[in-house]
Amino acid sequence: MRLNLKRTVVLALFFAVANFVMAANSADGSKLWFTNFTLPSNYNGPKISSVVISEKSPTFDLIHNELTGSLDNLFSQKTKSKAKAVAGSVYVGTFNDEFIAQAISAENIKNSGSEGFVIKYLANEEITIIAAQTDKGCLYGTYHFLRALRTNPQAITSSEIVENPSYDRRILNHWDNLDGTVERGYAGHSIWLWDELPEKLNPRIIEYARANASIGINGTVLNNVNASPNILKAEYLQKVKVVADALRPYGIQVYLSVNFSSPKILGGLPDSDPLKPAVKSWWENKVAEIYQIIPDFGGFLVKANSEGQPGPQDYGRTHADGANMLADALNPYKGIVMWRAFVYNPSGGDRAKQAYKEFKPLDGQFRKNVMIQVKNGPVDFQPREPISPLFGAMEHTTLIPELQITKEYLGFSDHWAYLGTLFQEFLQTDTYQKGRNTTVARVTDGQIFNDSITCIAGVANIGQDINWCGSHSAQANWYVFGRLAWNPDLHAKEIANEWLEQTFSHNTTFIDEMSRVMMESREAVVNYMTPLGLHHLMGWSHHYGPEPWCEIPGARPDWLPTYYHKADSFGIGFNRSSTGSNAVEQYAEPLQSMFDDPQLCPEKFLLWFHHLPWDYTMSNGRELWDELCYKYSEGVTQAERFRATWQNMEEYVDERRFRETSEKLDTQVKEAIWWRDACLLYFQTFSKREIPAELDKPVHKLDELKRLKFDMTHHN
Ligand code: GCW
Repeated sequence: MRLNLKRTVVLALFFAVANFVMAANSADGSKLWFTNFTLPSNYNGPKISSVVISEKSPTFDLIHNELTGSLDNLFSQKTKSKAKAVAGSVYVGTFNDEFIAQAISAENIKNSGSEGFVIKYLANEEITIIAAQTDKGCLYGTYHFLRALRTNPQAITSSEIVENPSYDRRILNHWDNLDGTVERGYAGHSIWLWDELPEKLNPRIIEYARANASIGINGTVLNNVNASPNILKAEYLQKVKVVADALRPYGIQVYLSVNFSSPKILGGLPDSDPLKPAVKSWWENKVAEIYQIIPDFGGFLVKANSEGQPGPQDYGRTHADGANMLADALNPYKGIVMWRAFVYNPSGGDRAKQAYKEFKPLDGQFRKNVMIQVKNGPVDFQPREPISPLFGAMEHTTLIPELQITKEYLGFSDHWAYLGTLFQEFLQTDTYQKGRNTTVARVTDGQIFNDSITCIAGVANIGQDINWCGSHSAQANWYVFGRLAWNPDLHAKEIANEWLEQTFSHNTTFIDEMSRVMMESREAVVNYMTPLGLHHLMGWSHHYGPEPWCEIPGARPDWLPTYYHKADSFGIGFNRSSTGSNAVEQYAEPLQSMFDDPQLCPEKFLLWFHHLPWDYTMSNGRELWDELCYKYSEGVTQAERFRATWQNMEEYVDERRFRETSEKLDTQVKEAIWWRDACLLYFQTFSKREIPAELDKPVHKLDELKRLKFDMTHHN
């Protein structure tokens, strides 16, 4: 007996240790950028051993837990909670606190807005202060401080940090349906678990809130813009309330997408005409009901008269009539309307021109609490598009840039495409609408126009997958969206570095090599999918993989690749110049003249704006066909290089994430070749030219690729 018992204890101990070692060596991605909780090896920041939080609120409680938990890990000791600051303390509070009011300069107090913060290190006392106007500001300051300890500790001791977010509202849009599926979601089903609410809250929602707060996101639209009216039923609002209550201490406001026909469908009214008193009062009552249970509710997101969704035009009314009616209902509670400009239909001419044509004439007609939400490009979240010409063009209306974090057209969660470069390219593009240096960021974040509220939105890539985003690399896109929403002037590379460090390792070889991969990754996708301004060559409806040949009898032409590439025996590309659809006229000078002239048009947009002959001479002297071949091949080479680089990173990454990422990169290489072969072999049927001999030959046959039917079930 005794012996057996001993053996059992020894075995149990052995397994416990083995489990511990395995857990340490094998992260599953569930901890996101909270995975690597160690200090950099050359750490030269403050040594923290205690925390002082003199005020009370649910958010201050969170701050306390976050700090003590994180500092325990970072400094491998138990962090003390103290009532008074001593050497080694981090001291958190609002400017009302006496100790803080004395330590922080009046100027910096003045300079921090309601979500801003100041971090100051008192060198003599060895005390770090995190201070703000509000507990929410303190929360952002706390996450900034923890990030700095892990990635740039010197920043804390070297000077006083003052930060304010550039956009007031930094919002995730979930395209989550009430049945648990996620439109364009590649990370499993929705995390809200509607069926279990309101009785039970998915514990991951708390982790979700923490992750968002840590990167400054302060709002979330819970449901798909293709909205079910049911979300506004009393039964669902009770569920929404429970989520809102859970997110509130993390500073996150809840918003809902609404179906414009709700008064008719839910309320039983004869129609949903926005100018009818009965419709208005239906919305007023619904809004009152919402605020009764969620007093800080954010507002509505609306997709109206777009892709078959109902809207005010169904009743001969304008977008302004519809949006203003909702805005008036929300206004007494300070709620906002985010009205999407994603409108186009097959009879409206060049799709890229339609949003501008519909919305620009309405400038000046919207209520102050209406914001028009505009996708970054004029078509639809392509690997690369020029900016939407609406940015900067509506000076009396606040525009919300809408970015897509989930990669509908960029290889889902299978391909590594870091979107920091895409977001940055977009935000830093000069619209020239109000003279030089009126970049998209500056015309939307309140610097150029007098917007009373500013806002930026990102379509989330989050689902129930253990790693949240469908792949480890895709987490970086959630991260970079938040960081750029806070400050669009941060550099994509800086953000890639800090993400890599917090998610994987401080090792400098690892950081240098992998941030280079990340910075190149989106361009690689552009190269092997849609180089030189090509766009929308993806497969019908699922948007995965190449189908430039796709023809579906009776299908909407503006959903077919041939509408966009227009390849023929003469050449390729969409003529949007002044001799074509004249989409260029919607841009301000000098963009307009630049885009209009193939000689001046940046080559990355060449075939977006021009239909050019196969032998058109490119700036490097090559003919267009040859250049296309080079670009597709370069994309494949880049994907192969990413895989090879990752293979060398094994020693810096735990076993599971190394293996899972390797598998994804294998898929990416295979599919980059698929893309190259499909596009070149298909376009070759028009160009009738050879692929330059020095490039790799296609490994597939066109017929074989055309027969390939893509199975979406593996990707949801
Ligand atoms: O990108 C397209 C998608 C649709 C989406 C739509 C939109 C939510 O293919 O799935 O619908 O845009 O943004 O409304």
